[in-house]
Amino acid sequence: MAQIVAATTNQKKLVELRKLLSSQEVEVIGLDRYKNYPDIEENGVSFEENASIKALAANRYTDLPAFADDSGLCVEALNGEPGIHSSRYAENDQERIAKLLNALDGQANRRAKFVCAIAIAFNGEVIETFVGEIHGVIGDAPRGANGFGYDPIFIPDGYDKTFAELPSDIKDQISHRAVAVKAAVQFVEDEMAACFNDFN
Ligand code: ITT
Repeated sequence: MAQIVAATTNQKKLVELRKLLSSQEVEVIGLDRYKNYPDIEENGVSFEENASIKALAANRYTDLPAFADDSGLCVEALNGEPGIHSSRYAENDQERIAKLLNALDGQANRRAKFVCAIAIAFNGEVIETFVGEIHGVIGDAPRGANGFGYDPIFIPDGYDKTFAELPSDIKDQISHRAVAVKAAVQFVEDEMAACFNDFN
């Protein structure tokens, strides 16, 4: 079976990525396979740039085709923040959520979107990037235990539950990550299937 490296250190993200790719004829290898994998500085100014940095580093390190996900929550009333800084916004999920709710205290506009960029790197080059978004609102307090990150405070449009309350199958159908992965899979099927098969 063809192999591809998922360049993420976030185990919950990896679980979602593996599920989204489960119908594909591909083995998704995690970075945990590479014990001395270096820390990669995400110094890009966009989700696409950071996904590209991570995918390229993994492709160069492993010599296997690689892809990376850079994602985050963009809040309208905070001029798009935390955005690409979502993971660095505070020390852990609980503190990130508390800080965000605090920043929105008294704010009537609670519109937000999750964004996910997926970059694919192959033979030392970034081949393509894909972006998925899902729009919704920030709830008043955290609810639910599924998912990860900001899921307990994000209510997608068309639902009255947070991503952390909804079953994971629903999130996997509609999320920013699902949209970006779907576009990436379509591209690989259309344009790259031969390269992947030759390579592996
Ligand atoms: P890698 O860079 O190693 O993949 P990371 O967690 O640091 O791991 P990012 O730099 O892409 O990943 O930061 C994404 C952050 O955005 C993540 O840590 C969450 O806080 C948030 N996030 C992204 N997707 C999310 C989702 O589906 N649900 C909830 N929060 C999400």
